[in-house]
Amino acid sequence: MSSADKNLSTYSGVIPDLSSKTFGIVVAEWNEEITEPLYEGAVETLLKHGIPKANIIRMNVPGTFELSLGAQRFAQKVSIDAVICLGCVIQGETRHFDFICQAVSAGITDVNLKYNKPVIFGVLTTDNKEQAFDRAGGKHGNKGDEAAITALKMLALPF
Ligand code: DLZ
Repeated sequence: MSSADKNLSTYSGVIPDLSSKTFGIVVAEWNEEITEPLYEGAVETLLKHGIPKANIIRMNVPGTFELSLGAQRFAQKVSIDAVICLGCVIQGETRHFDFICQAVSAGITDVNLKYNKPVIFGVLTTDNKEQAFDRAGGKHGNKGDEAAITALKMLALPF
């Protein structure tokens, strides 16, 4: 199933009470017309699952490339249980696309494993802006919601 067809926003599995958990959300400012709806979707989903607003902390970083360091700053805090990284990289004329996507996926994986905490990859990597809007509250749902669901599911793992 392609990611366009799979939509975790409608996930209806049982998630245990995680209201004592604290979430750090790192948001890339680059393509903010996309990353803001991703952030709103993530927050809405966490609130819907009983996470108090006070347990959701935001950090902005300039671009997707900087998400890894933002995630690390959150992950190293004992008080943070899970980190959600939100960004949007749009393929253009520049080779930046490949460098940024490769770096951020490796960086986020490293932080996950180093701190043994869920660090969620909520980064859109699309050919154009239309595809990104489709996934930021458009016809393919909101990947910010999905990133939040993923964080909750990872915190609910039995061990
Ligand atoms: C430089 C750059 C480019 C070309 N494209 C994007 C993009 O599509 N999405 C994104 O989040 N950031 C982009 N950036 C900025 C880099 O992520 C980073 O902020 C700069 O290279 C400075 O390290």
